[in-house]
Amino acid sequence: HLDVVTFGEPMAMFYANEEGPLDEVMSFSKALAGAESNVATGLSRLEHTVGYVTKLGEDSFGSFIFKALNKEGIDTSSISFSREFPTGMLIKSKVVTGDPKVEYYRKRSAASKLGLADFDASYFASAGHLHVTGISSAISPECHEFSVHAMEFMKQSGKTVSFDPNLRPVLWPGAKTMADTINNLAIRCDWFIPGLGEGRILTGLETPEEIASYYLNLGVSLVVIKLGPEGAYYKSSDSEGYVQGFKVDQVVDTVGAGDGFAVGVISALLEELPLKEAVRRGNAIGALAVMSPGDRDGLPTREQLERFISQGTN
Ligand code: KDG
Repeated sequence: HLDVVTFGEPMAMFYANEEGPLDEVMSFSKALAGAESNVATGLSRLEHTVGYVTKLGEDSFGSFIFKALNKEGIDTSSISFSREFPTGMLIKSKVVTGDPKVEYYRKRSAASKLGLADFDASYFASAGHLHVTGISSAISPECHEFSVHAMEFMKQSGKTVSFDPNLRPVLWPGAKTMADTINNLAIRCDWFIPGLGEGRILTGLETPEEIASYYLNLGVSLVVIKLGPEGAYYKSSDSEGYVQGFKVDQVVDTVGAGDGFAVGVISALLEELPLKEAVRRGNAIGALAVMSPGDRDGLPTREQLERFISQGTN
């Protein structure tokens, strides 16, 4: 049995050790990236059992990722390797303020070939919850089909499904296709976790209340909207509210914060914590994530999380 199953594209990431344009930076550190692998890592560190499904290239990046996932205690038994297609990678700049620049090298990657033929129903059926992000649908038609199928399969099996749109406009052919496709996936989930900016792009609406109501009316049971340093807003059929963010000493890197937030909300809901507490945990892990350079360095163990929540100001 797995508490959670997720799938997507993990990548080797090289993040700049010095500020400046990426073509001039000479020194990079290597880490594992990929929204879903970040979520899997965070959940596993909180002692939830997690399975991660993907395809890796038979290359050094692939074996680097495979080892890193195993080291985190993530179940990798459903990961397959491709001889034909390589593992994807990305490079990321270092910035003092704002979001870093990211360049992807992931076209025709092994993970982008994950399609319906790879869907292992018994593996998904062994999990209580599915987490999906919109990145998978952006990387290839095969992965999009896989996403729709996995979400429908889990819903039909009576499992819960969380969905983070994770909008990556550079991976989509256009803004309209992106919004239509993501909205079409969102209606298949139980817990929808967009950022406010993403919610605005997807609905054309302005306030967190309006955006949340839009998705609740389409059948989603819970919408949690990330508001950055301000925290988050949540709405379900019977409750709603704002939960203030935690104080962050220094923002080192914002990438990965949304994944940390999802880890907090999903883990707490699986532990049957009240909604407000779940959102608070999301805020806490989001705050921890922005204080470190890699996507995953800030993801806490249960002990680190408890310490931060009890000391953190919010
Ligand atoms: O959410 C963090 C991700 O953006 C990063 O790890 C890389 O998966 C990634 C992507 O496609 O942007």
